[in-house]
Amino acid sequence: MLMNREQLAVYFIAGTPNCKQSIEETLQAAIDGGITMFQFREKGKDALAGSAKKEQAVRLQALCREANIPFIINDDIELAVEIGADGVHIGQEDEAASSVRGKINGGIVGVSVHTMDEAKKAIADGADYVGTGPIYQTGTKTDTGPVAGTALIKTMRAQNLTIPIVGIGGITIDNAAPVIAAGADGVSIISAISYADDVKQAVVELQAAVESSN
Ligand code: TZP
Repeated sequence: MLMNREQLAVYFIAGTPNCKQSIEETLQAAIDGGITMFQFREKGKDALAGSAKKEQAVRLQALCREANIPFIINDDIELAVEIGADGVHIGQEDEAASSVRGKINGGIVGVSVHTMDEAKKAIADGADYVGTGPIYQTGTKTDTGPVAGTALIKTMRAQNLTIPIVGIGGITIDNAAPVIAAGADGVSIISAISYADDVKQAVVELQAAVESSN
């Protein structure tokens, strides 16, 4: 595995439909602010596909490489293999982490989980980290389950699951601290970074919020 849990601290996720400026400008500003990991999640209305998606991925991968930040691709295992991404993030509807691990040649495998059973299965399947949410109300993803708060994070830690955990969904500078206090290693965020008036400054403040709750 190529990651350590500190790399989850401020985990920025975005696709082209999530950005006010170009996704390259947005990602570069987020990198300048100090994000620790990036996931390319090209989904929804106006999302790129095919070669346009691949070319976009390659450009973003170059920015991450330059900054030494893991470049993760959401769901699209084929693309991740093709361009040599640092890892993939998969949901419950995708193939098992164990099968993905075999394909991506030592890369990072992240899995979204919503229950203890899903978390235990992800661990048994060899996931490097789990993401859980939505912690808070989010307008970014419409097909989520109910708002979950931090209960599952607390239960995972109470039951001695040591896997790196990242929270997702509606996380902002103002509400990031309880996610870390519950036992998460980091926060994964789309809109509070991608739509911030000052992307770099938002990341600096998120970093500070995460650090102060550690
Ligand atoms: N999975 C659960 S909530 C969510 C995803 C991808 C959206 C997170 O976006 P935001 O804007 O940080 O709430």
